Amino acid sequence: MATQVHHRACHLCEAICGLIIETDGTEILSIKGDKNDPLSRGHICPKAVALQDIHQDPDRLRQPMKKVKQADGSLRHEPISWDEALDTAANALADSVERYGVDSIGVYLGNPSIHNYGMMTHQGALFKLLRTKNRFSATSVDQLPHHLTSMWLFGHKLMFPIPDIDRSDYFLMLGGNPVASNGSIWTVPDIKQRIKDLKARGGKLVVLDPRRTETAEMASEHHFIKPGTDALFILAVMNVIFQDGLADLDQLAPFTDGVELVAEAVRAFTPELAAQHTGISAATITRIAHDFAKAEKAICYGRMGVSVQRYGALNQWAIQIINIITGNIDRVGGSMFTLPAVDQVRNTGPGGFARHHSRKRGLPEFDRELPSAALAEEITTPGEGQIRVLFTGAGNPVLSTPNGRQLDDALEQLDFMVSLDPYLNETTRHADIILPPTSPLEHDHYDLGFHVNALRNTTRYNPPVFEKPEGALHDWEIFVGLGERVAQRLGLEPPKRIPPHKIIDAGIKGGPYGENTEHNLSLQSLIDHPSGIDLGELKPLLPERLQTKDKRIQCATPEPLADLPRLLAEFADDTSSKDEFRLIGRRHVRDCNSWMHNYHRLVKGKNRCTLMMHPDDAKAKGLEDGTEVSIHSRVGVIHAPLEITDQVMPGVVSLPHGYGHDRQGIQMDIAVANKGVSCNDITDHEYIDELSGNAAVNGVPVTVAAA
Ligand SMILES: Nc1nc2c(c(=O)[nH]1)N[C@H]1C(S)=C(S)[C@@H](COP(=O)(O)OP(=O)(O)OC[C@H]3O[C@@H](n4cnc5c(=O)[nH]c(N)nc54)[C@H](O)[C@@H]3O)O[C@H]1N2
Ligand SMILES: Nc1nc2c(c(=O)[nH]1)N[C@H]1C(S)=C(S)[C@@H](COP(=O)(O)OP(=O)(O)OC[C@H]3O[C@@H](n4cnc5c(=O)[nH]c(N)nc54)[C@H](O)[C@@H]3O)O[C@H]1N2
Ligand code: SF4
Ligand SMILES: [Mo]
Repeated sequence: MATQVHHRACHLCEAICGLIIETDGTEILSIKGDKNDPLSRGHICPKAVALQDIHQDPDRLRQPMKKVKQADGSLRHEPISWDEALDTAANALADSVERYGVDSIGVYLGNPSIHNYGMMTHQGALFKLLRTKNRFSATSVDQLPHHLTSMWLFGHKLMFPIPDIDRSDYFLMLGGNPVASNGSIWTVPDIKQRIKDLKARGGKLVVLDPRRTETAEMASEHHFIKPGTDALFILAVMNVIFQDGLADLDQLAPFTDGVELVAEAVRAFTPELAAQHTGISAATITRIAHDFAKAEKAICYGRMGVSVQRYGALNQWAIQIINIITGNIDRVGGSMFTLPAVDQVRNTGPGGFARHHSRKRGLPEFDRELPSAALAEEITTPGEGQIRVLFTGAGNPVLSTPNGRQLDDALEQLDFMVSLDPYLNETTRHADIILPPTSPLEHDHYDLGFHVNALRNTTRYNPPVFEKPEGALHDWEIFVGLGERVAQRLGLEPPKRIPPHKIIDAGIKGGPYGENTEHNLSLQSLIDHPSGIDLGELKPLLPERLQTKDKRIQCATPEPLADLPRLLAEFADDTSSKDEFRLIGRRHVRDCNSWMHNYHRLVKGKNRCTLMMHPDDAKAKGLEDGTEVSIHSRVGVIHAPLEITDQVMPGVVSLPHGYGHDRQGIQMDIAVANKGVSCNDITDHEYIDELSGNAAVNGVPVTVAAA
């Protein structure tokens, strides 16, 4: 058969690289970067080939599975028909609603649901019928603080300030490792080249991280910072900028309020206080504040390391306040806002916070979702509103949420569980029914989520690479199929069957480059330009783009300001015991959360699931490289081989997440052979950012001993 050439976005991470995939109609022949892609410019990482591995993986489910009791009493998953699977799942959902009410349904959606536009456009087909308060997602083990900050300051949960690195001179980065992660809440393919270009222009990258990461290695300056102390550093930088008269709102001044209140509120946060706890000297903190404020175009950005720790929301808010008081929001070379072709800021609600709370611990909702750290207890705590039936989609919370072992046990107590997922893994092994969607390359693709975060406005649509196999269903069709059945059972209006590409077509036509604009874009324009269409670099958009009611930025946000006493109280005296370590995570360029371990090309090489420890600490404990150690926290203990390295600072140990494939009943042979341990078996569901409810998987206190 003749070679076919397909253009395709890689959907595995936020960099959304453009690919050229050659096939013979049934098999993939090659995967390369698309040099004509206006955003990724030909860049790819080693994970791009995983698209082929996912597609061909014999372990990827191609038929619905049902958990069936075997003759010997054990439970095993067996293939069943789509009709039986959808009927069984829909009946279980409807039964529970009728008997116990809508809140008896729990929902958890994982990270790939944002990389799959059919899931985004059609999850409402089911969840609008099941208006449960018990909704959870990966957001609350991840970017929740970014949403809150954007909602508080700019009026919408998706108004993310995007670092304009290509035109900047000074970049202060806390707790992000884009050289390994390829960027997050910042779609920035080819970050290495962009960092090189920044430095070649005479610009500076300053990285604060408890580990000398791949990004720190490229930085102009790297400072170790003790995990969980960033808020003291960020507020000290802010305080110095205020105290030394360096605040200058510039173009933001006409529509920004409350700056004086913030200046007053942070006076106690001196560089001396921060130096005591962060491990960075007061002189260095003051110098960084001055360098930042004096740079013509500067960026302050923080990611996982500062979001998913005890002060996630305060950190993200303070980072953006620093950008505001130096006039670096909406400035070329600062942090800017996108104007995507399908304008999700206009198309979705602004978000809301703390309008209701979780039953057991009273944790706040955000955007109608509760913190995932509360999922297990909402299953096991009896009473009105207890979760009895759980729906998971594109998520693996047993490996990805704090105290995953507790959740693993809780899932066994459910009346029923249904999972929309292509794998039988640590989470879906508990499901009574697993509904596997088509492979990624069997459906079309549009980046509804990530154009919103991109450092350049571009737009791109990819038709499917392969035909949909006979009888298979896309994620969106499964949502609609369940929705239709549930609606019939409950006597509600059935969802509409509008394919995702029609929704995108309408979104583009009605968007900022659509009909009635000089661009006149539609889905057809994108089909005609398979590498994507360049809509240009980010442009200043404020105050018009602000979604606040009065089109002003109110800096004195009550919630983070009210969080300052918690921070001061924690650091009133140094309570960390001598023996204690702080556990942090680690990403590797060939991993992606929990589900890239079933592909030979990505797992080959030496074991990556090791506990990193500083040589001085190892020596003090008499531990040798490669020895098996036990790592204890308040909630559990795990074992891992020790890797002694001065990459991590003393007092800190680092273990990647997403491993722990040794649970019974999993159908992922290569992953099981590379099982590792799940660091979330010892992260703590009670160790959270109390302000936002976000998990704190970084900075968890642990002790380490020879196993
Ligand atoms: N300790 C610690 N924990 C962490 C983190 C950390 O840094 N440290 N990081 C956190 C972060 S940032 C995140 S985003 C979460 C991720 O947490 P989750 O989203 O819960 O976990 P993933 O590992 O991404 O699991 C993805 C699941 O989606 C399935 N899947 C893949 N593609 C598709 C698809 O197209 N359709 C469907 N229906 N399913 C699909 C996979 O088979 C897998 O089961 O983990 C968080 N947990
Ligand atoms: N290769 C690969 N790429 C990925 C993923 C993956 O699993 N693998 N996951 C994707 C997802 S879902 C996300 S959300 C992004 C995440 O993208 P990033 O946030 O860029 O990635 P991380 O590696 O989690 O970076 C967090 C950094 O914070 C540091 N850190 C930990 N605790 C602290 C602290 O208290 N203070 C400070 N200042 N730093 C701290 C860690 O050492 C680490 O270097 O990556 C995405 N891309
Ligand atoms: S950086 Fe790698 S995983 Fe991320 S989109 Fe590009 S090729 Fe895919
Ligand atoms: Mo994430």
